[in-house]
Amino acid sequence: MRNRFILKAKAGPSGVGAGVWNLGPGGDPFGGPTRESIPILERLPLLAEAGMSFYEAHDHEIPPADAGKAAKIAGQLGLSCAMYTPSFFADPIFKDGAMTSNDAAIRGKGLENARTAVDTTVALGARTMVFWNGREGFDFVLAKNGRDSFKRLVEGFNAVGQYARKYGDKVRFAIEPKPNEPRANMYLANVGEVLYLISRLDPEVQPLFGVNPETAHSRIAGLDYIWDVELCLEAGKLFHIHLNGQDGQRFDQDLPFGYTEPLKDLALLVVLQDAGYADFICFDVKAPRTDSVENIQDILTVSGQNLVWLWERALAVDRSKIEQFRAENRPTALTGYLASCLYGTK
Ligand code: GLO
Ligand code: MG
Repeated sequence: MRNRFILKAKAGPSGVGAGVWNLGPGGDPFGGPTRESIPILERLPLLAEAGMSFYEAHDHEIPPADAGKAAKIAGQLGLSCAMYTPSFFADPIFKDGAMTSNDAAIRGKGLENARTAVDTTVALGARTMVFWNGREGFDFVLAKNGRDSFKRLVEGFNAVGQYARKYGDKVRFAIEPKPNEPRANMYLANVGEVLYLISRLDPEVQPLFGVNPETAHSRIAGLDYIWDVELCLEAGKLFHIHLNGQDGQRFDQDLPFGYTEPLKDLALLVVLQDAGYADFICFDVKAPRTDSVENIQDILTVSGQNLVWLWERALAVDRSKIEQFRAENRPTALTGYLASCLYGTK
């Protein structure tokens, strides 16, 4: 087993995590699996072996009935659950969304699954439950009334928040924005939309809701993830973060962290360090279709190593130099300084 990846001097948990779904069988919309599907609970030792300290899972991967078994296996491996999440996208009944479905019965089912997922989050010992906006959106104009959809999201999150209050501060929610895929247009497309939605929740539950920004999702939207993360921090709502890479504005790739934009990644880590970010850092990457099952962990070890290297380089960035370049209005020279921190030898 390789050593766990550890982020030096990080506030809060200093290990890193990944989703059990990151180690899938390699299917894509154009072709079936390219390698055997590893049973979900057997992926936990693979995550630990690849240097992860935390795992994440959906309710269709670790259903409530398997929570006890999962927690036991994870405990033996020294892994803990960073977050749990109800899947509002896999089951065909959610083909047009859960909370924003036009069908009240489906909205009810979404809510029921969300409440059950709150209990499972607590059973797994996680503090954070993520809501990814999977199929909450539309492919055809006027197929949904956008204003009604927004109200339904507010009602849905208010109801789940009320339910979670019985656990006090044991559980909280991080909403993960994404602009498109699988829907052509997704509600809660970016950090700003999520923060606006949170501002419309009941004051009683509002403190329970924050954001789980994902670096690749910002890039798919053509946005800068450093500012997206700064905005979450400014709002006091950076509850969780998903790191990965994205090669331009195209389909969602979930590439290794640090592969596509290392300089931006370095800058992001400077921002997280300076904010004293004390919550979880997890990868949301996808073992590519072309990797064989023997090498399925490469996506995690490459991401983990890149993160540790970049984190340590970020610690060494001289903040006073950043201030100086700002004061002198020399943004180009500032990028050169960051490049020297990244590529320089001394
Ligand atoms: C997909 C999302 C997805 C979520 C996951 C956890 O693009 O990134 O992987 O992170 O469902 O909520
Ligand atoms: Mg994600």
